Amino acid sequence: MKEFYINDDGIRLHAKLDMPAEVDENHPGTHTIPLCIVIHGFTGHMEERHIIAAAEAIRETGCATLRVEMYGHGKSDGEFRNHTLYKWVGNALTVVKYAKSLDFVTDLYLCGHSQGGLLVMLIAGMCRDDIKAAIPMSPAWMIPDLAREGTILGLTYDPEHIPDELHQGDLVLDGNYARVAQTIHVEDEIARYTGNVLIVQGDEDEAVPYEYAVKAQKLYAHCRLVTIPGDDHCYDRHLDQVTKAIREFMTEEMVR
Ligand code: FER
Repeated sequence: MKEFYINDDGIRLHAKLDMPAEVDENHPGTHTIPLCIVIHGFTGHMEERHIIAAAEAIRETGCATLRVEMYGHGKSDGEFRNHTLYKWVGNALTVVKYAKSLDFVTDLYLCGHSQGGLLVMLIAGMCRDDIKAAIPMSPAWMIPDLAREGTILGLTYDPEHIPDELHQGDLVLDGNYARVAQTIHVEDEIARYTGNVLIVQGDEDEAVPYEYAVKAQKLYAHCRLVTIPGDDHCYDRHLDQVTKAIREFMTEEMVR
């Protein structure tokens, strides 16, 4: 494992690069292998159980993983309250460029959970020439719709007059989070991406309506939806079914 920071124009993004077991990290030699970028969700980080499990499943298929923490999360720079989807998009574009610059990398894949899954959907559309396949896990792509209606994290506000700060329990977000989210149209980026997509989601997800997974599957040109019956947003009940779906999808991808 290599731990380091990727510099996004002065913002340091905390990253961990892990090689699959068969590649000796100290003597990588002439191995050229695919790499999958893995991104956590809103308030999340790279050491969460489901993020580690997803990355491990991907490595088991012979693909390296690059876990990166986005602005205001984990050990990356920036304050949580100041993060926006534009900042995350800028971060992720920098990470894709960094990944492309690595000598050992052949194909590039993207995986992300929840708000990180929404990010994967946006970046796959934006970087369609660079991303061979994408794995949005329980992607929170209702966030822009909800922001336009005046809801963030269950908190309601006047969508025509966004407050300077959004408070929900202990969480404080700058109003700019909502201003940015209102402008994002995920359908456009879904339409732009024609590579293979795997969506995994529990049908008892308490944070992201399961219907959004069904809708995304229909909108994508090539998308497999693996439903995890009875599971929640972070797969507390059936994480093994999630990793199985990821392993199967990536195994097929690796020989394509
Ligand atoms: C919301 C529901 C879910 C929201 C964010 C999420 C910011 C994201 C959850 C996650 O990334 O785990 O209303 O608003």
